[in-house]
Order: sequence, then C-alpha cells, then structure tokens
Amino acid sequence: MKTQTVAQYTLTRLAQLGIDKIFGVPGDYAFSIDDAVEQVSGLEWVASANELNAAYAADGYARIRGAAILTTTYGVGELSAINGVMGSKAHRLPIFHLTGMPSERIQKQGLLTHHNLGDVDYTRFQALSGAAACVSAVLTPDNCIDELERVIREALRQSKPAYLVISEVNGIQPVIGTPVTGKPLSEIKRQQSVPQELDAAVASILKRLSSAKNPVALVTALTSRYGLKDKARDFIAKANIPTALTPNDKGTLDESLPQYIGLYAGVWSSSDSIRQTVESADLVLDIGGIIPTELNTGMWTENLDPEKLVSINDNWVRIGSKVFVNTAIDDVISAMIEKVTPLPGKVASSKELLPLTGNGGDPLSSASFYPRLQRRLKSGDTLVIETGTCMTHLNKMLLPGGVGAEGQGLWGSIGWATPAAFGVGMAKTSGRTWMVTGDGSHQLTLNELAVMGRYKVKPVIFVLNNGLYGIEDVISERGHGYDDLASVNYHLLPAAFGCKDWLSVKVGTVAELEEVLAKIEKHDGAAYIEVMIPNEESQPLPGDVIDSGYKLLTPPVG
Ligand SMILES: Cc1ncc(C[n+]2csc(CCOP(=O)(O)OP(=O)(O)O)c2C)c(N)n1
Ligand SMILES: [Mg+2]
Repeated sequence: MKTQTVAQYTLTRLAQLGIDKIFGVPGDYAFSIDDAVEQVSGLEWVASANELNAAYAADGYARIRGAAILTTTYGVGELSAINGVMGSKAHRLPIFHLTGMPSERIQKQGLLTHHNLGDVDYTRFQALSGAAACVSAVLTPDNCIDELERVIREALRQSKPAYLVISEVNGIQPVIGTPVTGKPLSEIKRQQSVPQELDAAVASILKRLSSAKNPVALVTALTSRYGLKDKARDFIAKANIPTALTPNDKGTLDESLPQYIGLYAGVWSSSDSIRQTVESADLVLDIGGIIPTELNTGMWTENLDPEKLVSINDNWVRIGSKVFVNTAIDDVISAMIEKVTPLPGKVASSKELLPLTGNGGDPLSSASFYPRLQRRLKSGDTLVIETGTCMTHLNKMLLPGGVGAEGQGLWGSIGWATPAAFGVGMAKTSGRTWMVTGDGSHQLTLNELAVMGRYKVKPVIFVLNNGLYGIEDVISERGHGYDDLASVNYHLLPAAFGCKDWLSVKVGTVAELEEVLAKIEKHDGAAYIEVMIPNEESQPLPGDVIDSGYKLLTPPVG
C-alpha cells in the first residue's frame, strides 16, 4: 500500500473513531487537509457557510456521535472558529480542530505572508487556538503517528477539543513509521481507575445510599459526553431513585422514566414540589458533577448542603469532605449498577403536558406555542434549544419518552443552535431534528440554512419572531434601542437559500400553527416556521431582582 501523507494519515486515523464527516471552510494553507478529505474513504467534506458555523455544526455532530472533526485555515479561519470550539470545551466535546499553516520553508526563510500581522511570528495563532483545546500538536512526518495517538488519547480522556496544526508542506509529505489502526469510539476505554480508589469510592457511595432515607439523584450531561447516557439511565432505573435534571443537563435522561421527577434549578425549578423533594433529600447523588452557574441554579438559589452531596465527577468522587481520585466515571457507574440495592416503592412524580391554551384565530403567544410543540415530539427525535427566552420555556417543558435535547446553556453563545441543528441532523441516522430559536440568535448564523438545503438534512425549525433580543429586555430595563432587531421575512429565507421542497410558512394565530404542525407530521422533508410572538411578553424583571442577580450593589456595612 502507498504510504499516506501526514494529512491523509491524520484523517484516516480520526475517521477510525467512527467520524464520517468533516466540517470546515477551505483555505490555501490547509489545502493538504482539504485535498486529503477527497482521498480518504469514509469521510465526507461538509462545507459550512463560515468557520464559526462549522465549529457549531461540529459541536452538534459530536453531541450525537461522540466526537467530530473541524477544519479551518491559518489565522483568519481558526480565529473565527474559536468561540465555537471554546463552547465545545465548556460542554465537554472532543472536537478535533485541524488547521493548515504556511510551510516551514516560508517560516525559516523569514518570508512575510497574508493572514499575518506583517511580521514573521508564525506561532501566534497556535497559542490562541490551543487555548480552546485541551491538547495540541504541530504534526510533522516524523512525529505524526506518535503525536496523534497522544492527542486522541488525551482529547477522549478529558472529553474536550484538540488542536492539530499541519503546515502546507508537511501535509503532503509521507508519514514516517508504522501506522496505527484505531478502534471506534464506543470500544475505547477513555479513562482508567486505580482499583483501590475505585473500590473505596463505590463502597462509600453505596454505604451512604443504603443509610439514606429519602435520597434523590441528579444526572448531568457529562454522562452523555462519555457515552454513558444509557448506563446512567440503567442505574437510575435499577436503584429506583427520584431523579431530576438541571437546565444545562436537559436531554440527558429519558423523561418518561418513572424515576424522573422534573427540572431542578432552585427557584426556577419546574415546580415547588420538585424543589422541595431535592432540597429536603438527605442525600443528593450528583452523577456527572453539576455546574452551579447562576442560570443553572435560579441565580444561585440552589440549596444543596455540601454534606449531603455525593458527586461523581469524570475521574474523581466527592463525598462531603472526602475526595477519591482516579475513579473513572464509567467504572463507578458500572459498579454501582451491579451492587446497588434498589429503593422500595414507586417514585411519586406528576408528569403533565403543558395545558393547551388559546384557539382558532387567537394571536400566538408562548403560552399557546410550547404546548403544541410538546405534543408533536416523538421518540427518537432530538430538540435543539437556542439560548434566549425559548430556553427558559423549553428546559421546563417535559419531553415525551425517547426525545433527546441539546442546548448550550453553559457557554450560551447565541447563534449556536442553527448550525448545531445542522450538525445534529448530519449525525442522526433516525428520528427528526427539531430546533427552536429566537429571531435575534438566528440572525447570527442563518446562512447555514443554505448548507442544510445543500446537504439535504430535514430539520423542523421554529424561528420565534418578536423583533427583539427579548431576553435582554427581560434582564435590563425595557425599551433600549439596542435590543431592537432589523426586521427580516424569515419564512422567505429557505427559498432564497436554495432549500428545495422545504415547507416554509409564517404563522400568527393558533389555527395557523395547528395547521402547519399537522402538515409537518405527514411531510417527509424539512420545515421552517416563522412564529410571531408578541414583544410585550418580554417585560423587565423588577429592578431589585436584576441588581441582586448581577451583584451590582455595594453590600451594606456590617
Ligand atoms: C454571541 C453572543 N452575543 C450576545 C449574547 C447576549 N445575548 C444573550 S440572549 C440574547 C438575545 C437573544 O434574542 P433572541 O434570539 O431574539 O431571543 P428572544 O429572547 O427574543 O426570544 C443576547 C443578545 C450572547 N449570549 N451570545
Ligand atoms: Mg427575539
């Protein structure tokens, strides 16, 4: 067999993880990578509208498949992708970010090139892109095989992005050494445990559980990131513990599971009774490690006594003041499934669909939109949730059994959802991809619609048109000009972007929404619905709530 080039080998090795798409934008310094995509079998080039969109799309793809590849060009391309890659770092997704750079011959001759600052510093961008990754390497023919193994191992161990730079000359030179053939992601043991720590941690957790009278569990998105979503569900089902999710973890647990009780977020919990159940528990088993940001905890109103909290993190466990280290989360969950004694009785939870309000010619509102959406989601579907007002509604909405959800509540970069839904759609092999976005968020990345049409994904998209950055009006005083949006005829976009056979309409009344939802059910294709939402819904929170939420006031003396 002909020796592969550095670029071909790199792509071949990454594809062995089970990745079949590469999201990116080409560029001259990255041609060795771009060309190699055409030469490596099993890998499809996906041309995003820009590098930020490509990074978001890779993020969406990785949420379904476990890992993704993104490629950009030197400087201008990679810098545009950084916001997206940093979001993937926050949300613990192994994205392999491949960038091309000027050849070593140019660098060593001290020649000036484009995509630079008029000087000969060729490492400047490596430092910036590297900061969005957990591991990085400059690949050469000589180090490529070893370095790739190190980088893949570390990115999977930490479940975070990796940054790989290949110069235009090294990319086309033959790789030196004996190639490695890797395994698919699902067969890779990503973290190892020290047996003594693992046994002690598991025994301590089970001891605490067996003496607890009314424990609850929280399952976090980290379990999905390590491919442990099913294992976490199996544990909850066997242990029979009432289980809640925090907003950032929406979609992590099948909400039809009898043990699922609802959303916990301090004062923003989905009901007072869920808040009470979690806060009055004598043990909170946190599987994955919740991240108590203000938006995940109702402005830090969570009340989880550290002494009652048992946290199973990626590779360490905390039980009160005790910490166990080198305890791989998959080992901990597997051992717990084997050894846990189920709690007796039936978990009490009330699972109600949102009430249907409004009818006929009534103008649409959030109150009439979400209940109707909720009733159309089916097992196997994935709901992609944008940051903004819609996130506050969708996180609280009970999802039908088998429906997954993906959001970016921690990083919260608006515009993420449109390309991420594209990535989710490219990754899914069955079930529909639904996406809800506000109009302001959509404006940042809506050119990815053309890409969706080109690659024939079939999402169902709802753009909530209130003409505003609405949530900003809620958290600041009403009426700032900077929250008003340019008005766009959204429902005309799919046609303008060349999306063929898309069902695209604007709906302003309950009857119009119901009609289009019925059509979507029968339509084997993409749908794009512009939903008119009154801007009066975005009323400001009381001033004192805003001041205290942002900690704006000087604390009183004493
Ligand atoms: C990249 C980025 N820029 C700015 C913000 C600040 N921001 C958060 S939500 C939001 C408004 C979202 O408006 P829209 O999508 O229309 O949703 P609405 O609340 O109106 O339903 C803005 C500007 C952000 N989170 N991310
Ligand atoms: Mg809006």
